[in-house]
Amino acid sequence: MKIDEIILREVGMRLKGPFETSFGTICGRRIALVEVRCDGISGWGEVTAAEGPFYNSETTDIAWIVLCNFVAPLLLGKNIKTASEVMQLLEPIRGHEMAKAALETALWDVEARQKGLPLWRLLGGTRPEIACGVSLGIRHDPQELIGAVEKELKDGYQRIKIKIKPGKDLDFVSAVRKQFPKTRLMADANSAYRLADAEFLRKFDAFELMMIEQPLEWDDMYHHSKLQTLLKTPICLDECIHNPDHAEAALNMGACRIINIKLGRVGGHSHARQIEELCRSRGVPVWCGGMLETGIGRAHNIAMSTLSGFVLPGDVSASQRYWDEDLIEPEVQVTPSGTIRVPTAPGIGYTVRTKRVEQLTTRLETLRAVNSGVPVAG
Ligand code: OSB
Ligand code: MG
Repeated sequence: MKIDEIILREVGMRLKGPFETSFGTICGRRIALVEVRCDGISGWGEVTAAEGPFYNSETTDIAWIVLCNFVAPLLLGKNIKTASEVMQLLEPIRGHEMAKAALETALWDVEARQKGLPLWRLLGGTRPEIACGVSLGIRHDPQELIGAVEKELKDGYQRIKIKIKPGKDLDFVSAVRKQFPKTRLMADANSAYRLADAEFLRKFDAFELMMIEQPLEWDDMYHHSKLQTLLKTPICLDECIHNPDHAEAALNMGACRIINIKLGRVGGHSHARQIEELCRSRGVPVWCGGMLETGIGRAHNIAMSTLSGFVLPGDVSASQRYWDEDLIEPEVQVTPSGTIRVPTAPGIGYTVRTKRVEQLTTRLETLRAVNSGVPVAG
């Protein structure tokens, strides 16, 4: 695959409703999309960074700069055999996993299209259908949250994740558990607590949660390892895990018993596969996290979720939960039993609605290899 051209587009998209987490409320998104062209074939990826550095340290704007000034120059004009070589080429760039992942995943899409294979098959996936859960933003009061849970269960979702923050935690989880004694429940704190809150966090042990996600500092595994010894509830790490070495360290020090894999956060499909393999070999469950992606990021999440280690329902839900109109065709749909049937078309398996992308584009940058042979348009 000769990497001829990289096209960055920023799209502005309004979420159907506000999404509140412990680090803030998100109403609309500014999302950078990557289209990479190799030998006349386009592949697509999405930067999953948020607008501000409140989930992790990356942002849409910073990723844009890193992609233009550092990632693209390392890749343009290069001839690679497989997308699995990309992370090696990008090794000089430290951090910025979400920026790298956008290009890495786009190149996996190209490779799959070139080979006429659905991406999930190229990745080594084995499940033609994946299990879906939902992530519910923080609500005003427990009653409102119960209403939201009821709706999602009616739609078939197999697991409910409740976002929590100090003051909107125990009562909310307790009320939902009381109303739905059998439902698979979990809570996600997005780093809102400290080890000093351990006594308080132990109270969640009463609710038979599948896990509590990232209760402590976004970049600290040591405190999580201390906390895990005090909790019955398994800790799942999200923010802390940026690469396969982090995953290994977390397992070795007992900082978690479950890992949430997000393609952006770990730098793309190659790293995601390595983490999945490591966890599978240790009997540690993984699941696919979400970052309020458009259908492009969502399609990559679906492909990744077909790997056999993804034994728990992911935050991979229908396009219609977040968007009035998605960027792909067909939109991601969830069956009444809370699953997504994985598409069989080559590449990400969905068609990018380029007209719609164009309409929503607020920023555009085309980067070409010197002597790429691609004619410069108008
Ligand atoms: O921590 O999993 C998270 C959304 C934005 C930032 C962080 C997280 C989330 C979610 C939403 O929980 C998951 C989704 O895309 O449905
Ligand atoms: Mg999380």
